[in-house]
Amino acid sequence: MTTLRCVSLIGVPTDIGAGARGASMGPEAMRVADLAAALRSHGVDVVDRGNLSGPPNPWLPPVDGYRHLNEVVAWNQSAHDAVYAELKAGRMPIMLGGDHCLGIGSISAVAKHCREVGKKLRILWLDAHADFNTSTLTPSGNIHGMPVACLCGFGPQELIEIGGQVPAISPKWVRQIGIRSVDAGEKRFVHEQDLEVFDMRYIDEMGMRHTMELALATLDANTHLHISFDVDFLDPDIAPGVGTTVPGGPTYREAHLCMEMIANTGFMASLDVVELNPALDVQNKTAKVAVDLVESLFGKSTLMRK
Ligand code: 6HN
Ligand code: MN
Ligand code: MN
Ligand code: MN
Repeated sequence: MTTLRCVSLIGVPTDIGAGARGASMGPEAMRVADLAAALRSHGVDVVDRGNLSGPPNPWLPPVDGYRHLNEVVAWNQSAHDAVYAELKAGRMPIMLGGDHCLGIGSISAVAKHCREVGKKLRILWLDAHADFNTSTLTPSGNIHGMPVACLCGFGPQELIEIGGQVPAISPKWVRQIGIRSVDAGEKRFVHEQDLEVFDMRYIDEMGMRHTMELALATLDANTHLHISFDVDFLDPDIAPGVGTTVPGGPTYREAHLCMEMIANTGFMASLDVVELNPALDVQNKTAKVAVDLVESLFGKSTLMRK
């Protein structure tokens, strides 16, 4: 097991890239659900770095296909710097979002770190959405629908160059799991760029176990595995507290199996937990399920070792 057992929690309290307000309260909801204590109970050394700060949400309509571009850049620059500093210090960053636009800063920092230390990067994108829109394809202008495209070099210059190299990643490094809502133009672009997508149809037919075996197939001892966990990946029955619920997601057990199989690889080295929206939640239920699943990522629920 090479999973880093020294974790730093980084709260990024913003909803700057989202279409609903409230994900800015996500980091505190996960703290209230006792994420740090839960991880400590599994022997993880946890430091909570507190919250990053950034510009307020001006709640304006899109300009040239982007909402709040300058503010999104500012938040992502901070997220990038914080995540990069933890990796340099040999710690595993867990970014507590905040909306999913923050994956741009987080993953561009991870990619930079991997270039410097000669590691192979693999990214599991657990989400109901492909997040592969561009300014011309987007139906909303919300940048939380664009992080994968930005990381692959398709987006505004000031966002795609945050990690110092454009593109930050190759589409070949990404495996998307749980996808069930993709916009029409976005779908064409996903095919054009040949993203590897395990959508819900695939999971229904083949099962979560087979899906994860394939998604994790090309990892090796030199792999840095980054997990970008959008809470709307989960079925809204178990996770109502997100701005963009889509019915028909993984059940409680399917989601745990997914996390357990990731844990068993021992390669997870950075994590985003994003899109939790306490304003839409019921008694912090979604935060609790997110904490529960993060515990599984650290080996909580299995007695078996692979
Ligand atoms: N997320 N595809 C839609 C859009 O507006 O681009 C929804 C994006 C949701 C993004 O949940 O991270
Ligand atoms: Mn490393
Ligand atoms: Mn997302
Ligand atoms: Mn999503």
